[in-house]
Amino acid sequence: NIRHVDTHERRSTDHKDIPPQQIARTERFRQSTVSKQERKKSLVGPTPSISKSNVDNAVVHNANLGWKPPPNAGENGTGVAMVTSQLIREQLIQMEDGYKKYGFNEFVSNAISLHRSLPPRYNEQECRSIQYRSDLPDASVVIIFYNEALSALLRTVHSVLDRSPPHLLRQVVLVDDFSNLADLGAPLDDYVSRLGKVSVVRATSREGLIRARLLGLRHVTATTVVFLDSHCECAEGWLEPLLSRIAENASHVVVPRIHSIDSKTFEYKQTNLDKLYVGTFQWNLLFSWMPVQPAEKRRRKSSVDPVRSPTMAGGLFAIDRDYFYKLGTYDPGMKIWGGENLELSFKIWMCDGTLEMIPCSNVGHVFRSRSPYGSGNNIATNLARLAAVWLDDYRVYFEQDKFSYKPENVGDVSERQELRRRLKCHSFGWYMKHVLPEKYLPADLVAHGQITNKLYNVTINMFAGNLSVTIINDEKRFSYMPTEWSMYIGQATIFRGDYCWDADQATAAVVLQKCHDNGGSQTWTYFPGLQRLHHLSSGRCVQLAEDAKLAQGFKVVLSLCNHGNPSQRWLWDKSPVL
Ligand code: LR7
Ligand code: MN
Repeated sequence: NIRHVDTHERRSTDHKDIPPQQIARTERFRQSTVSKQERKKSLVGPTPSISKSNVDNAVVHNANLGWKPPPNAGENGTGVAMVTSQLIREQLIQMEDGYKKYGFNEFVSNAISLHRSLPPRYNEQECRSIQYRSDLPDASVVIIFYNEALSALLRTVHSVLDRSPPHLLRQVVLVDDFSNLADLGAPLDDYVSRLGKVSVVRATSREGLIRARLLGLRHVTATTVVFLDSHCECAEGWLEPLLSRIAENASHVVVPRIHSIDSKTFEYKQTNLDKLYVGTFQWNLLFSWMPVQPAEKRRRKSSVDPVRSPTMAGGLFAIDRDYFYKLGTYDPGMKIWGGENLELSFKIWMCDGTLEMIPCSNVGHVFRSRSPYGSGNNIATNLARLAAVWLDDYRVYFEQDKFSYKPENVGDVSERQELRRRLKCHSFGWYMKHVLPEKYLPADLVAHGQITNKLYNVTINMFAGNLSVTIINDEKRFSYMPTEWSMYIGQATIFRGDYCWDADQATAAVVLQKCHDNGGSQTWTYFPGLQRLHHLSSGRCVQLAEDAKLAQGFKVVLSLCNHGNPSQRWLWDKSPVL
């Protein structure tokens, strides 16, 4: 958490090294700091929900409880660690409350400046040397939100205002998807009215993120539209490279490099440049990341070249407004959350556009520790519609997926099918061949699906970046869909997206690591007869840990193989070959 502190201190004292924009930003941050007297006043009087800087409100609020964030909390993208054992009851309650409501540590978000600085890009030099044309198209930024933490939302807004060239930023449209939190009402209106360029559009009923974006789109006046989630931070120079690529051709749809902002500490974790990821999907039609494939690596000439991405995560992208309309925007039959990202991705590629990740454009996103909306039918509906319209014969791979598919969910998709005919789009087979040739088909699977232990009625999930074990169908503990794992012919890994099962030598726990494709400790064998998951390099078997039989603390470990031990029996629920 403190790895950036040194650089930060040098940057803030030695002005020679700091680019002018950055000084301006530092000054702005200072000016927005409330004086000591004002702070005292607000300690006794009622605290307005948003003052010039709600950061200082947060400081006051937290100070009442005896906790003070460190000076320059979060600056330069550093994280703020809170030691739970040192918090008093009220603070713990406040923190828990934040996790429940938002899926991240609101307490920490409140303690960090709305204008905090971020570390320079890894490829700063290369990116700075690019000359963008002077007639770039302008952009409207649309940020949709539903019951978002105010400080996270405002930090998103300020990062856009602070780091976009004013002549390229036409407007920022905030779309309130019928939130019911008081501070997102009039206080927000009042705050943004002082910012200029920023307006709030309000849905009159809960629309879900897909229709909320469409509502925002109707207010867009610029040539291009950039969508952002309500908990992002745009880094220096984020906008120009996106617009530049669209300027070359209106059918170029682009996404930034997305970095993770830690949901506990709000650390902006920049991933190394030699580990570039793009989007792919699983046959259950959920998005996942994959490393840039060798063919694409060979095609690119420099580290700043766009990287073709078969799919996008969905929340952060820039597109020519008219082109988006031409593509038929989103399927308005999709509800609340999910599916729209792949629908748009497939459509772009299949209907003669391109989808690319732009390495010089960098944006952070808070990956939540849990989803506040739960799972349920909405996503099943959305995915069924997606498959019915775009997947052709490949639909069967999705339909075999018993967790996601219910035929009655499709509803009327005739308009979307008509759109596809009108646009004369390629087949899904064309997409598989030309855009994602590396993708295995379920027919190549050795084993696939949920991995369960029937005796203990548990399933192995991927959660918050690691393995966890949950009771099957326990919606409370696990609000996303059950995790599916895959093993393919000629590839002895158990994986999901770009995460492979691995072994932690010290604890003998089974853990998740990024797949490295070098075998070693990521090599596994499945013996269907014995129902055994065998780890090659240790010669041990996957076992449900002792404490997993209690209600809490589920995990899986490696242990001496013992056929009589029911904790070592694992079933894959969809194993076509075996
Ligand atoms: O009913 C809702 N109404 C909304 O306005 C539900 C959500 N929202 C808003 C919400 O406030 C947020 O701004 O919609 C946005 C996305 O919701 P998140 O942040 O809960 O979604 P996510 O980040 O978990 O999910 C990703 O996949 C979604 C699938 O539908 C959307 O496409 C999200 O935009 C997308 N987020 C990203 O792509 C961020 C990048 C990283 C990844 C993965
Ligand atoms: Mn999000």
